[in-house]
Amino acid sequence: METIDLRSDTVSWPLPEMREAMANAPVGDDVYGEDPTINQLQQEAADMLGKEAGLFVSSGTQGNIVAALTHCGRGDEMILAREAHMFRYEQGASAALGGIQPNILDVQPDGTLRLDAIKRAIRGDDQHFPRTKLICLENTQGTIGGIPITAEYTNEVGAIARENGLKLHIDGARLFNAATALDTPVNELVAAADSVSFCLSKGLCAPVGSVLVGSKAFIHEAHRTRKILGGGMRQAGILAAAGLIALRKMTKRLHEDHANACSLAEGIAEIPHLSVDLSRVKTNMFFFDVADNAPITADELRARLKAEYNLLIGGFYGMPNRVRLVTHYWITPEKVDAALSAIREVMS
Ligand code: TLP
Repeated sequence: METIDLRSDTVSWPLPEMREAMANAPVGDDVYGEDPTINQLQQEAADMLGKEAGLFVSSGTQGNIVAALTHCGRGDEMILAREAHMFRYEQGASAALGGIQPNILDVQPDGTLRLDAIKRAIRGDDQHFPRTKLICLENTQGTIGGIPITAEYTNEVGAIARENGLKLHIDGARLFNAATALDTPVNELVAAADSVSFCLSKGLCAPVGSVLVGSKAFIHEAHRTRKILGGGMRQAGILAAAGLIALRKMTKRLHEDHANACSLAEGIAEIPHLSVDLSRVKTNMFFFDVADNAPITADELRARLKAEYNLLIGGFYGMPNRVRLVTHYWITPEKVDAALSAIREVMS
């Protein structure tokens, strides 16, 4: 039985044409800046996002850590969401490796941080306080269900950052999903940001990698930060070759994943004991909850779907009744139907 993996878009395999491009990629030593495929990817990514320069990094996590450590020094503070991947799922790297103190704010249901809360969180010049250096946003906001953040809101945060001499970083792991859902050109979505990291390896199907973009001066420093983290790579053009296909081709088809997520969510909403807020299904990710009085728990549902149907579904830390489903290139409408009938049967 073929596996249907809805746990994350990180599980998406590279396309056959990616494997072929990888095999044939021109390469060089990237620590010398001599890998033509890496250089091409970095420039194309920067151009697409409307920034001067780009840096290929090993993962979304590394992109965020490099950005935070480049923008901030030890003892500085960054403002971000309690629900941000950078706060919740990166081992506290900015604090552990960079001595950066997170100042966390609650995210609102639309994925934004309240503007007045951001303003209040910015420290004054006082010897008791750390210095605020950075604001971080996440687009799409993952832990609240892949919610896209608009350009208008991002511009407002950018204005607050500029007025206060701060930098704005966007964790855009799924930035192209946001751009697709909002029908906004991706460069407009991040125009206010000083740095943006986006992932090639999630819905864009590349096997490895993210790109961090920003000004030439920022990327120059980010190079140093990546190196001290052990992230200098050699003939990494093999990876960038897949990244170029991700960027040129896979960014254009994400509406298909969003449509599949909608069909999946609509089907789930009709299954007794399962609840999903359809108004929050905006991109390729959503949650549903298993009712307390359901015949089985979410854990049992997960285990049975895996054992009996080879269907893998996600969870949500701290919420045992919650299931996360994520669509991607390999989740076709036929697989959505197969997943729905499996869930229906197990729940009946
Ligand atoms: N998210 C993963 C898990 O780590 C939770 C997932 O399956 O969703 N920013 C955001 C918003 C992310 O969702 C992720 C990965 C990252 C950064 C980190 O990317 P990687 O896994 O490439 O380090």
